[in-house]
Amino acid sequence: MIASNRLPVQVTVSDAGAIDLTPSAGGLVNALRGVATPFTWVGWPGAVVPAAAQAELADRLAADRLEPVFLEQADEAGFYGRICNDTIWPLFHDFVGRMSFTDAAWERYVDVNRRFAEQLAARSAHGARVWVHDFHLMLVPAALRELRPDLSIGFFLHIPFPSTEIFQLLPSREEVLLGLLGADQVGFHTSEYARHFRSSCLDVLGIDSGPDGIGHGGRVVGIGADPIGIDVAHFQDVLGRPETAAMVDELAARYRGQRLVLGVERLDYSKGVPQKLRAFERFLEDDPARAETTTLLQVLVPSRLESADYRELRAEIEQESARINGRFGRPGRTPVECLHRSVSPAELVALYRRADVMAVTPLRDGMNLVAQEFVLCQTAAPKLPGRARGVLLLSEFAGAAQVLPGALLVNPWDTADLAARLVEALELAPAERCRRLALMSGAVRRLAAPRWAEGCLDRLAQPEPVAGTRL
Ligand code: ADQ
Repeated sequence: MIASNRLPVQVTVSDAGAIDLTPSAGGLVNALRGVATPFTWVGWPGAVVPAAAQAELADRLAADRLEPVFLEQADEAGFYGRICNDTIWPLFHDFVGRMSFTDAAWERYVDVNRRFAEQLAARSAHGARVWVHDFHLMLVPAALRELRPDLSIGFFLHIPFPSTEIFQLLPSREEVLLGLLGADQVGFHTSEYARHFRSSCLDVLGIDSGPDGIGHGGRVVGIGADPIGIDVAHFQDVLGRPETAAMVDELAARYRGQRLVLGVERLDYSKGVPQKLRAFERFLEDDPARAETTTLLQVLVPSRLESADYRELRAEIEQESARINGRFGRPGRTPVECLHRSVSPAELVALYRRADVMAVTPLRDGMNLVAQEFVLCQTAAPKLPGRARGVLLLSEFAGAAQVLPGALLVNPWDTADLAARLVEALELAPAERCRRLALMSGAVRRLAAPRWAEGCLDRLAQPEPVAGTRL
């Protein structure tokens, strides 16, 4: 059984009650593709479904082994809108000042987690393996264990686990740790996050950890560092498509004679886009002639636009880009281009291929799959033009920095250094680019996603806790 906040489908229900299902992609969907063991996926279908339509929807989803958890608008507002987005996401990404917390919203979080646990308990076969994902469902392991002690329960956190000083600010810190300790195995992207979790268990609960894990309730909870990978086969497939080749040609013509610096992220303050723009401005200030030869293309997938904070962030990015273009551009030449939309797989892959520098500069990021996707698209498909030309500029605060040894590491808060690293990246000799990409390509292939999932699931099948991959 897999449990995550969202099912890998987007359900819409029309006013007349007609149900529409569209498959949705995402890191976890890609990571689970290719897992040999068949599984049932439990999660929210992405819309409030009227009671009259719930049975029909459940039947339709059951055909794909998907199991909906039906939530009301008020559940979503408190659980997802408040606790997930306004409490855990900012705190776990070290944005202490952005965190807010109310008891009423926390009660919704507790209630939704309990309902997920009840549904998993009702649907899981005796002794089944249940793998629970991410910060939305941190109370599920303990709630589920109470209902079904026979199950083998795993948990994976896709975002960072903050240092204990920051984690302790969470009013419900004990409940979160006890919730997670209900699992048999708790997985993180890096050993740093695993270490933070162990320290928090000691500081908040007084529970020390041994070499095998954390002793709790007569069991030992295994703690693992299991960095997630990407779906290599999917990207190789897209690289081989004719529409990708056409897009590669189109980009070659559009950016002829230009150095292309690329950014690709979901709109979020953790991704550090305003800081990246400031560094690019410094880069142009240091030598305004660069505005003629270098373009920063920032692709941003719209996200959480129902929140005023995210609308403000988008406005800030637009204003900054316009200001830089006003300062350094001229008619027919805009050094900063921003695309506020999702791009097709072929377009994304062709952009990765064309980029001279991939600027992945989050202020904090659990892993960051974009960095791995860039490396793969630069190094695979030998027959496609533009191979091995790019450099990865990577924030030291992304989990990816722990697994991609050939990246140029930067502190995204240090504007001058980020600008200097950009110059260094653009001037790196071709042989050095190749050497760095080859190093990273090996790492990306070793981390490839089915292995990540299979590894975590195998450990869940062991009778005794097993430490995860050591980094
Ligand atoms: P995210 O915060 O969503 O994931 P990331 O790992 O970068 O961050 O994944 C984003 C995905 O969206 C990538 O696969 C990328 O290709 C895609 N994408 C981004 N911009 C796009 C665009 N404009 N058009 C189309 N696709 C686009 C969370 C955590 C991460 C962690 C993952 C997986 O925050 O730290 O790496 O889960 O565990």
